[in-house]
Amino acid sequence: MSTLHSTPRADGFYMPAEWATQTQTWMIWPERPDNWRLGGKPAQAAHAAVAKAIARFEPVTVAVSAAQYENARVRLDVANIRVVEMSSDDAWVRDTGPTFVINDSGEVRGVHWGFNSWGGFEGGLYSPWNRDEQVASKVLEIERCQEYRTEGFVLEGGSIHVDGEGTLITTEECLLNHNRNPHLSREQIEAVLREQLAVEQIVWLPDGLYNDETDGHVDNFCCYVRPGEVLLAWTDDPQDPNYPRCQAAMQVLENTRDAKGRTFKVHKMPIPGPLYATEEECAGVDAVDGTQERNPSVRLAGSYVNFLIVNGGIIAPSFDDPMDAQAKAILQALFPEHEVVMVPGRELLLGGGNIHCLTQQQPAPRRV
Ligand code: KQY
Repeated sequence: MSTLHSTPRADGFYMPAEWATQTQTWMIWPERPDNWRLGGKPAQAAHAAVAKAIARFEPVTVAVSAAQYENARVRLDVANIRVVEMSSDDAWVRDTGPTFVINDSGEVRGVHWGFNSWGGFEGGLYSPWNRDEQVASKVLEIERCQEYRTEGFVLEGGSIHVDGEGTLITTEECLLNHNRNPHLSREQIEAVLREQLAVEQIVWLPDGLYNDETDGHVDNFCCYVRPGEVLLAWTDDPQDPNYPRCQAAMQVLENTRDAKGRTFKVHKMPIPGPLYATEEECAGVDAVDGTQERNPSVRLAGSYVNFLIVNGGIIAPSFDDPMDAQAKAILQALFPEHEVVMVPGRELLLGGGNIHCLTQQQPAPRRV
């Protein structure tokens, strides 16, 4: 498929909200042993449970390496799940896959951002990442979608959320981090987002969740539930390192209007835990120089906000935590038209992210 040299905005395309009707969800099979413990086997079981939960609502495509192709097909032998061979460096398709954009004439295209493993050689999580860099193109080729390139502009899909009505939420901690686009100012970064996603207003939360190894992706901290309404990870405990982060985010949200001139209604989602990996869980991860080290003293960035909206469903992580039931009830109240399905998320969290980070929704074509 051809690479386009214009921008989505110039061509009449925009990024729809996650709740817009979807054709399918993309996932990538986890296997790298220096990120997933015990050769990835527990994570593969958790990942398959997520894929099967989504497949109740819509088709799922799982990309898998040649080495794991046979195994993944057996584990994912379910109607509605398609397995395709694709090399990658890890499983985080939210960040390595394309951001799909649509127009009002029934076309779907994709934005292929630059990817540097969440910070390149200044805090990035593994190296090399050249196969991850190719994931967006491969997905778009399979779907026969045309591709926009961002000319080296680095961005991960987990670092943005949009309402589909002109507003984007992100964090300064990530997008203004010197390890992403140090040559660009805030205004220049905003200009790229406006062109690539056709948004008008960018809401900058200062930080994401404490210890998030992505440098504070918004998708682990705050997300849209509908235009003008967000769900924010929350703690009332002043001793929790997340406390100042939550307060600062609330301060911004309470004092900002979106692209349509609305003030934000902010819903609070309790943070589970604090959660930590055990000695045994850490010992199961291969130690490789240059890869994120696992240590039981480091708090995990567990969050119920890291859920995926699919057609008619909400696929959210549970943590075997006392807060699980309350989190489910909050989500069900916020999404009365969706069925909330909780899937065990601890194994995914041990790898550094969760359900939203491991999925990429493909919006359905729309004709107005
Ligand atoms: O959370 C994400 N969006 C990606 C996390 C990558 C973790 C690699 N260890």
